[in-house]
Amino acid sequence: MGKNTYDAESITVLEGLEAVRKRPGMYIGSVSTRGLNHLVYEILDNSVDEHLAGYCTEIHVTLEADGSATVSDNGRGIPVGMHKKGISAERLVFTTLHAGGKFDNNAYKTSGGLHGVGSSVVNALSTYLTVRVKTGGFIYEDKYERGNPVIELEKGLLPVLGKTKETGTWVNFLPDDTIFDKIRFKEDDIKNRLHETAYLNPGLTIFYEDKRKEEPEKITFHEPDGIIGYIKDMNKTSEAVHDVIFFKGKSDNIEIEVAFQFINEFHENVMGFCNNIYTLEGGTHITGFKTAFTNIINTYARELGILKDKDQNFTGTDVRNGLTAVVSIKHSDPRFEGQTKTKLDNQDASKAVSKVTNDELTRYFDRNVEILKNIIACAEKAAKLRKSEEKAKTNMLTKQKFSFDSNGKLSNCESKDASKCEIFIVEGDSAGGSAKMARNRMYQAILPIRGKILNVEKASIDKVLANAEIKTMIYAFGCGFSEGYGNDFDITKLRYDKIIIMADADVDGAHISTLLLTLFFRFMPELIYEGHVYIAMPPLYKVIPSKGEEEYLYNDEALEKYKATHNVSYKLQRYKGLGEMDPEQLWETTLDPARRLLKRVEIDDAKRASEVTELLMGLEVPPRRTFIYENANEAELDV
Ligand code: TTJ
Repeated sequence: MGKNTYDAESITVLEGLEAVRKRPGMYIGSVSTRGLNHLVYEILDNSVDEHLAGYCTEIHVTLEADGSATVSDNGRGIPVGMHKKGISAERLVFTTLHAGGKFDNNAYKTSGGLHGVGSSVVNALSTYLTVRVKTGGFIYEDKYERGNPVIELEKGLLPVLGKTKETGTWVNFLPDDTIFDKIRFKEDDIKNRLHETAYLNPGLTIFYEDKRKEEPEKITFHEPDGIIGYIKDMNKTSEAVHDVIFFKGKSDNIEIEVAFQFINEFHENVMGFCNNIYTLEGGTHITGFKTAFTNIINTYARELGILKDKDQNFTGTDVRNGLTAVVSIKHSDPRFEGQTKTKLDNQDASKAVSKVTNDELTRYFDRNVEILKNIIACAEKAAKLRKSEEKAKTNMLTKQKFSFDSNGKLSNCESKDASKCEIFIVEGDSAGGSAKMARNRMYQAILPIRGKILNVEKASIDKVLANAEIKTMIYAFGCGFSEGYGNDFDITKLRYDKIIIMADADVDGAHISTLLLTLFFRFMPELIYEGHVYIAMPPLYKVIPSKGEEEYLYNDEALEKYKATHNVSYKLQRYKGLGEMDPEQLWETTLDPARRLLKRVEIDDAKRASEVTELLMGLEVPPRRTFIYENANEAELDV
């Protein structure tokens, strides 16, 4: 029977896994740390499915000292018996792409999410993988190397390690270092994921252990309050308007659970899950919830006389002002769409969530009118702010007939061909002066800005728009701006293909760049999404050798390399700031498209974009700065 490994079926199986090793990104998204951590989640999801099926209460996740990971559970155990064509069912699970669904009839599988492709993919991408299954009184073991079984089965049966009365599955694997960039699991991501899983599965306990540390770290994730606890924890440092409200229901065979709470802050955070998969891009369940919620609040506000006949309805954004919510649904056949396949697409989910939300919230608010009034007060605050912002905007755009350059600081370029034009935003008047002299005045515009520009997060919109340098920038770019309500930004009107931030390579320069990026991100995010924003990288050094060519060096590595490859004496000039360069030097090093180094600012996917919003809106300066710079691409030569 050992020969079975070589029959036709098995060969196609092995070819399947070879495809995974050839194109790992297609199966796990990437071979970066994100893809690496994904291996753990792929295995973990099987145990969570067993929990959802009603048979598993405990899961252990261990990051082992040797760099491997172990996931184990107390479920029924993967079936080890003979499956069709003489292959053990367990072997099919680990060697067949998209196997898994064949053996279980769970209504709600967690797989089918981002890259839900299963344990065979993990197996294919692991140097080794060991499985132990406790079932029917015995412990069985199976082993693989790079996806290939290394044990010959006798009579199709797995070797028995011993006897046990328990049941469960244990999987240990070491990611393949010839596939992944790095094979060190990132513990913070894993802990977050485990915590999230615990919130979504209140009956489950997850034991986490990191044995790679000298003093092993152990955490138990158990959240008996489920998504109620999730909301409580997210809001624990905020001022709550009321206790967490929870409701659940079933409609059209879709199970729905919602927990929410308002806090005294001006932002919303509505998170959706379908079958435990976080739906970053939202989708029908979220739309259903939002639609119902907006209707309910407006209906009550009129009934209570808070909105009069002449008043307009609250907008959706108004009624969600200060809202933290988790909408978690279970669907028997989820479909995901969107850029990152994290947007729920099932139309029936929208109706079902609307219906349950309507029924349950009406019941709740009828009995808790005081809480309802406090929630409506949050919407009123938002509506008031919205109206004053709308007014500020029209005032700015119409009343003050604005000249192109309000304070005469902009030195515009002559060409009107936006695809060729660039604008340099230069820190400081002296660098600004040099830049004006040095530039190619046909295509390069210079806008000097002085000191620190306003921190737009902390300022109200009127104040932001009153700031002379910000106004000049908005008008120079030509696209208008958007904020919160409506979108008046029109990227097709952009006057410059490149917006280049030119600041010193010191802490103050980094601060100015951060403030500018924050401004763009909040009011003109498309500039960043469409790749129009750059950071100029002035050189750090100039070497003047006793013989040979002078050279500018842009970082310390370049200097090291220079020292290693040039065997002559030289003078080293260190630039302290842009202001120290004369116009000619500034042109050679920072302005000349043929020689300069630019770093394009990018936000690489939707997830980061949402994180950046949170970071930008919530935190103090230091983490914000790190974030933006981490996400700026490596410097690339722009020629
Ligand atoms: C399937 O239906 C019959 C009884 O067992 C069910 C099952 O497969 N349960 C199961 C699988 N529990 N745990 C797993 C599992 C756990 C890990 C860590 C890894 C994998 C691939 C599966």
